[in-house]
Amino acid sequence: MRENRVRSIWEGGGVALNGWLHVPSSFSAEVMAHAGYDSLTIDLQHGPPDVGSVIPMFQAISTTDVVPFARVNWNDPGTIMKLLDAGCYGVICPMIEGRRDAEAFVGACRYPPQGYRSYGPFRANLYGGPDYAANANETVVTMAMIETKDALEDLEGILAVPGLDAVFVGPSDLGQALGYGPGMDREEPEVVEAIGQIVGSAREKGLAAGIFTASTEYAGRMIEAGFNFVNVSSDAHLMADAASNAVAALRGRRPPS
Ligand code: 3PY
Ligand code: MG
Repeated sequence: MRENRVRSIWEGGGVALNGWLHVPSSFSAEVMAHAGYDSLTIDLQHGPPDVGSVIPMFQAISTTDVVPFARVNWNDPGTIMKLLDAGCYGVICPMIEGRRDAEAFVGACRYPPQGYRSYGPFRANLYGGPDYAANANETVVTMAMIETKDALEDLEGILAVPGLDAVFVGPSDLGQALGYGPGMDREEPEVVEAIGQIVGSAREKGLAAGIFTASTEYAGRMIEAGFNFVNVSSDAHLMADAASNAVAALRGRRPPS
C-alpha cells in the first residue's frame, strides 16, 4: 500500500505544506504538483472542480509523490466515498458543527467495523495498491473544519471522535461566525483566541491541526502557534497575483522616442 506521506511528516514532528486547487484542470494540477508541496487539496466546496474533474487532477498529481487531498462541498457520505474510491488520501470536511457531524464524517471515511464506508475502490486500488482496502482505514486522513460557533462550543466532543486525525481552520467562516465578516490572516483578538484554542486543544489530544492562510508570513506565525498542516493561497490566487504584479511592473512604460 502506498504510504500517506502527510502522516509520516506528522509522525516525524514536521509540517505538511499544502497547496490549494481551484482550477479544474489536470494541467494546472500537474504544474502545482511539481512545485514541491507535500499535499494538494482539490476544493469542491468553493472552487469550480466537481466530482468529474477530480480523476484527471488526481492522475496528474500522481505523476509525483504529492499526497492527493480534497475538500468536499458538504458532509455528504456519497461524495466523500466517491472521492475516496477515486484515490483521495485525505478528506477535509467543511462546517462540522459538533460530535455527531464528526462521527458521520469519519464513519464515511472508514470501512467497517470502524465506519460505514461502502466497498468499491475503483481507482484507489490502482493508486494505493492491491492491498488498499486492508490498509485504507489507517491511511486516509480525516480533517474536520472548525469554522462555526457550534463547533467551537463542542470542540472537545469533536476532538474525541475515534478516527478523526486533524482539524482544519476556515478563517473566513470562523471570523464571520464570531461577528467580524469574512477574511483570511485574522488579527481580531477574539478570532485569534479561537484559533489558538483550536490548535492548542487539537495538539494536546494528539491530533494534527491545519489552517488556510493568505501569506507565507502569516503561515509562518501559524506554524509557530503549533499548526502542522498549512496552506497558503490557491492556484488561482497565486496566478492572479503573479500576473497582476508582472503587468503592474511594466504598465505605463514607453520605448524611448
Ligand atoms: C474559510 O476560510 O472559511 C475556509 O473555508 C477556507 O477555505
Ligand atoms: Mg469555510
